[in-house]
Amino acid sequence: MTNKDVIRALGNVCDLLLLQGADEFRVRSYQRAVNTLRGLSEDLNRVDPATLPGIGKSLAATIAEILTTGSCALQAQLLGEIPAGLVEMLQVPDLGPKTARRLWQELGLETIDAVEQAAREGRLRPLKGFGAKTEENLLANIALWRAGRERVPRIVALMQAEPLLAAVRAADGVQEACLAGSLRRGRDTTKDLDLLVCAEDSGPAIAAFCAHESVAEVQLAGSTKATVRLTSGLNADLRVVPRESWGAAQQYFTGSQAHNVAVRSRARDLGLTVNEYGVRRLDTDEVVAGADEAGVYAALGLPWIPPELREDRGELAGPLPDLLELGDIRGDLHCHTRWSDGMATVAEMAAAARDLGYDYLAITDHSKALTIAKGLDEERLRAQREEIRRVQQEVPEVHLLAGVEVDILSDGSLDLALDALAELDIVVASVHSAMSQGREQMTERLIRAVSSGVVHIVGHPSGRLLGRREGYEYDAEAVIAACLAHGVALELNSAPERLDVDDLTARLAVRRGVALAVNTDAHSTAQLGNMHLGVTQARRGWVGASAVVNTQPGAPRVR
Ligand code: DGT
Ligand code: CA
Ligand code: CA
Ligand code: ZN
Repeated sequence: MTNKDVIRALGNVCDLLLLQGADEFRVRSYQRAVNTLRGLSEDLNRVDPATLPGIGKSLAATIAEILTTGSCALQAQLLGEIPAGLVEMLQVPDLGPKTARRLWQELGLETIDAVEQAAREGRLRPLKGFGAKTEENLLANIALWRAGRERVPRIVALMQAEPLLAAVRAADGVQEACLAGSLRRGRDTTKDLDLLVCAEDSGPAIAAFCAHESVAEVQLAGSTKATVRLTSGLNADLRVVPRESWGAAQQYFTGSQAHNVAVRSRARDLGLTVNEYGVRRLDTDEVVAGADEAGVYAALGLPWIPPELREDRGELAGPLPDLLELGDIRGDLHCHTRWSDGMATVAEMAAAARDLGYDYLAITDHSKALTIAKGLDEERLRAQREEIRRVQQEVPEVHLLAGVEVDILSDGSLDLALDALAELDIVVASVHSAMSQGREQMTERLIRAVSSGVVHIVGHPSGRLLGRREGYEYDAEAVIAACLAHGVALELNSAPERLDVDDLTARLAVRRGVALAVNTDAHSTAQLGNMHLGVTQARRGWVGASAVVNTQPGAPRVR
């Protein structure tokens, strides 16, 4: 435990006492202690707190308790007595414990949601000192708190990170720049953006970062790092390191934290120590690596580990798989056209696939149950196949596969006649309705579809929508076993808001011998370009090209 930990705990006790409406003298004694500790330069572990000005016997005992146990009984007791929603309110910028207490005592508001609702309805104004403007500020701060708390989908983070990265890369004296953190590891969602720059003089990069048009507020701008809040509400961190530490910093700031813990423990076993500056020998302090990332891993007797694998999921033990790459993808087996809810024609989608250099593209519009998407019945499906044949003449470079994305109805039956489905080149089967079914029912439903004998691919298997909807529960092991038995592939849907199946399920499927289809589910020609998102996620699932059906050249054998 450090001075900072003690200050944080005591500061929190102050807030909790204020929330509870505790005696003013008591609150003030804690505030005084916090101030004293803030100004203290010695390590608290080496001084007797009772000798410090303004710290009495009981406070000294509390400090000792925090230092030795890492926790504080008074803090725990207060947390038990005060409504949790009220404690959470303290996280809203500019909403202090005194105001939170008044909202609670005078208006009966115990949660951020309730405060937000009341502010929207102008119900805070009866409070002394509250007006329309105060309500407005409070609402803005609650929105900020929400944005800062939530993880955003990878694509949202990438769209904000890339312009920032370009700006720092263009700054004077910048030798290299890259993304770090969860973005570099390709995680499906991101909490904040991490950027890393290699430069001898950090000034220009930090200035360019802080002055970027997407920055709302500079929270910290030091000599080697900066933190900003973007207008979107996301935070971004920048680190600038000199050449000799570039590789070590890349390794450190890419994480994950769990991976780094494993790396450091391995280093210790080898008599080495690793930090963001380099790898050193513990006995002589000699620096043995640091300038390049592969060298850092090599010093630990490891191959360079692709960032997508750095989650402490067995990557140090190896062996590492030969991971899927975007260039391995030969076609896309799930897209929509104007026949259902897509924005482009069959011809436009085919031409876009040709421009991507694909060997094949499957046209898979929705089936009739999805009325809002103008889903096709058997008759329109046959009519569409005629159009696909015609377009095939015009775009001979891309083999067009006639397919469908058929709804898996609530009982697991399919939305189109089996004989009509059997005539198609590709049948993707997906759940779009009755998603509140329980785990068992959903599992049976999926297995029934998988066992139909006409399905090639289970589309977006979990139904999740990032930031909007958790996937439905289903027994992935059981569905994967059924896929194996029936030669059905699982989709890794690359739509930015889906990324479904997730990395762990992808890994499980491939371990069990079930193939994946990495598809875009494009509803426009541009969306065919989302394939890289699915490929990155597949890599996080340790997936190699041979486990992916649409890496096969020519027309793929899906089953
Ligand atoms: P996120 O932001 O939640 O999507 O995930 P990350 O991994 O980007 O997490 P972040 O931004 O807190 O930190 C970026 C990397 O920097 C992290 O993966 C490892 C390294 N790092 C940052 N702070 C610490 C720390 O306090 N301890 C350790 N061991 N590593 C840290
Ligand atoms: Ca991050
Ligand atoms: Ca960060
Ligand atoms: Zn779908």
